[in-house]
Amino acid sequence: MTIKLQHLIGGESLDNGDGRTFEIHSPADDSLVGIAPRGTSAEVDRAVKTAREAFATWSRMPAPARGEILMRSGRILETRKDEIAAVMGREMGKRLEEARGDIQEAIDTAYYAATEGRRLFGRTAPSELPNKFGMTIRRPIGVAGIITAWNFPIAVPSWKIYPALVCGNTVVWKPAEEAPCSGAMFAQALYDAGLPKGVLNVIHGLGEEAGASLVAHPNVSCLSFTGGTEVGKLIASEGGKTLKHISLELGGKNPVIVLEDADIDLAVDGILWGAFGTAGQRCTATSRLIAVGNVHERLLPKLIARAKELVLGDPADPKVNVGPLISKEHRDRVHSFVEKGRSEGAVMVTGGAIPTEGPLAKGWFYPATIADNVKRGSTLALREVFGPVLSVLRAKDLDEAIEIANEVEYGLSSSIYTANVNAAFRGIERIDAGITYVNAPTIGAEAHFPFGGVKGTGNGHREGGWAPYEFFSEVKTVYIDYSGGLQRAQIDNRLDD
Ligand code: UN1
Repeated sequence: MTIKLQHLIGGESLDNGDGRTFEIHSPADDSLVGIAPRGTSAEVDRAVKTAREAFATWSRMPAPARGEILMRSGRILETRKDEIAAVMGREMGKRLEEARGDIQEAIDTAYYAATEGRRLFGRTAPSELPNKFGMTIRRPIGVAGIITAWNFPIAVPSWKIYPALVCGNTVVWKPAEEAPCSGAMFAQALYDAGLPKGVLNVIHGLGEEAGASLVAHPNVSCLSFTGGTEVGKLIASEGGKTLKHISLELGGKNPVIVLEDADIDLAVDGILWGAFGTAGQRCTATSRLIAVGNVHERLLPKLIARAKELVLGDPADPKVNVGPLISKEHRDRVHSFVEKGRSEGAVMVTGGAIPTEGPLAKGWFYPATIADNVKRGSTLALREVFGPVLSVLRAKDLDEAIEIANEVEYGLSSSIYTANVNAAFRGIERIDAGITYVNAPTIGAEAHFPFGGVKGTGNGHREGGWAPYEFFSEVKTVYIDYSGGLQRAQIDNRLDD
């Protein structure tokens, strides 16, 4: 059955004004999953107008009441988890277990955001003058433009949409064109939970059309984007022209450092899950193994043997470990990185070839690939691949391993496997990344902790946990002078004058 999507504007389902559409195909067998309207600046404009109108009432609803609607949407998602996971798996190739995890991350975020409605803390501080009171309150900003990637069709949008809403903003969301079907089910859960019409509007379409219109729109006050670094830079410069607040969550080239004293079997489990879970299509995916000293002699044979056992195939089959890549174009791009790596001296000790036979030839599959002998400074050492390709580098000691870890343009996730607490803390302190795991893989961030990265991974904001409420609201400072007279700050009531 083909899913027929529509834009969601003001709580109404609408087609495109010009009747244009685009198709969503399963990456596992290229079958047609859905058809969506291909939004243009006209639809974006209408959605922004609607969102602005809805802002007047939504922003004045008490935050705890807004939170209750989010809470209810989390409960609805719980009851629809399997149904949504099946659609997500079909449209973007995530294994069912992982698709359920994606939705669970949104449920966790719903419950956190819902209770944030009862916090949204301001601060008080003593005034420097007598009979005067100082405090801050948080206010919503306006219409939030949200643009998200296909690899987490619900979890990542939830990190943005729930905090934006509980802070009192209204939203125009453009889900990724590769995987908008499960996202539409997420939006529906919010409306079924009682969200007033127009508070969340969904425009389907392509990044360069609907996405670009949202970024440029003068009545969009803030933008939150997850996706590639190049697009992120474009959004920062275009959105900056209208002084939007912009939060960017971009690429990664996440390292795992394994020291000689590490529990090797634990490291193997963590590296496999981090590198090949979600077929490596996470911004947190492990893409570099930095083996310290002689640890590779014990680590690599085990890692290679286990990687060879991973089953590639239909993401709906529970025996499968690695599903397809999102598109033919992306699969070919991943393979071209591998070819480039070979030309630079890397040796593919597992994988490294596009499957050409049987059911795998029908979709965009790529096997778990370990590239050994990757040289510092080479393409596979530095560039984000966003696929199941792990580059192995060697370091003589921890200092050199940290130097290698830090010599990429990104800094999202990282991990260090060691039994030595001193080494672990040196890693925590010195690895340039927004997240460091100790004895755990680079993927698997929890919804209630800040998530984000340094350097080319973003522009300093964090999602998850308590962090996004800062981004989606603005501080107002309030002074209340109850002295009954004029009191001049910095001038009156000084001891030395
Ligand atoms: C992403 O790839 O954009 O930590 C987000 C993780 C997930 C989120 C990944 N919880 O891997």
